[in-house]
Amino acid sequence: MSKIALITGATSGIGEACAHIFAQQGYQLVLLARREDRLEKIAHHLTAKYGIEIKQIVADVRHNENLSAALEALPEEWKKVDVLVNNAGLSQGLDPIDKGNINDWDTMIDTNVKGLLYVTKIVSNWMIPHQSGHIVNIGSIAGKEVYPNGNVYCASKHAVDALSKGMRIDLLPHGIKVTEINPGMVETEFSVVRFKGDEDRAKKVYENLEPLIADDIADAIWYVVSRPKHVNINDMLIMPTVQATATIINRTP
Ligand code: NDP
Ligand code: 8X3
Repeated sequence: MSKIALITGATSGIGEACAHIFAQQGYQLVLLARREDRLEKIAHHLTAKYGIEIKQIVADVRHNENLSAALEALPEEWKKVDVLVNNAGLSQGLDPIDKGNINDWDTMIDTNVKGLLYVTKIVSNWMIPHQSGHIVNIGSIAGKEVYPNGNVYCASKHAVDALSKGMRIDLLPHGIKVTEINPGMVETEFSVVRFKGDEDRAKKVYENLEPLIADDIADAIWYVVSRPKHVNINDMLIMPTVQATATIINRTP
């Protein structure tokens, strides 16, 4: 059986780009997200193009009971996951702390922190008997810096930063690699989601600059995953050339 990669948030952006690159490399895929129609379309396309096998899991990483039932229902041979890409995540709103929307805070913390933990608990327990595996957590520049109005999103990605370090320590005796990939601005559906469907506001984020694209990050993920067994890349911070920090950006006039 080929190697298996489980990718969360595979219906868009970075997760979808990862699905493509792993499929191209001959991996079998477990693709997880909430939007069934998109999962179906992506899985159908990749199966036809690369002749690989794909399992689709329609699940919300925030709901541990449903999530674990859906993951545990995978056939036993599919639980020998070689690579887990903990990518599902989002931002909601961009407001000062005193004006923040509590539902948005809950959504970000439940998805970016608790969801990542729930998936990791299950999949790391599948990896341990094999004493191998690679967990790639998608953090952010927002997990390294805090920017105005980024408050809770930044906190959730700082948590991913701490959890990546913690996982690396705890999973060391089991031969499981842990890598954190931290992108700067990547043009995906991220800003449309952050601004709740306001496409014009989302477009302005990337106005007069060349952002990263999802494939740039998938490429880096493939690079870290394809290193020799004795090499682990702990942490990678990847920015568009025009971005020095979260807020210092060289836009063309
Ligand atoms: P997209 O909005 O394009 O993709 C997000 C993916 O996450 C979608 O597939 C979505 O699928 C999935 N997702 C969201 N919430 C849940 C949930 N509760 N359960 C399961 N899946 C979920 O954004 P990106 O590709 O940009 O984001 C991917 C990751 O990269 C996120 O963790 C984000 O924080 C991080 N990141 C993004 C940056 C950027 O500039 N774009 C920069 C730094 C980090 P569905 O809606 O179908 O469930
Ligand atoms: C997404 C990029 O700059 O909005 O993590 O934090 S940013």
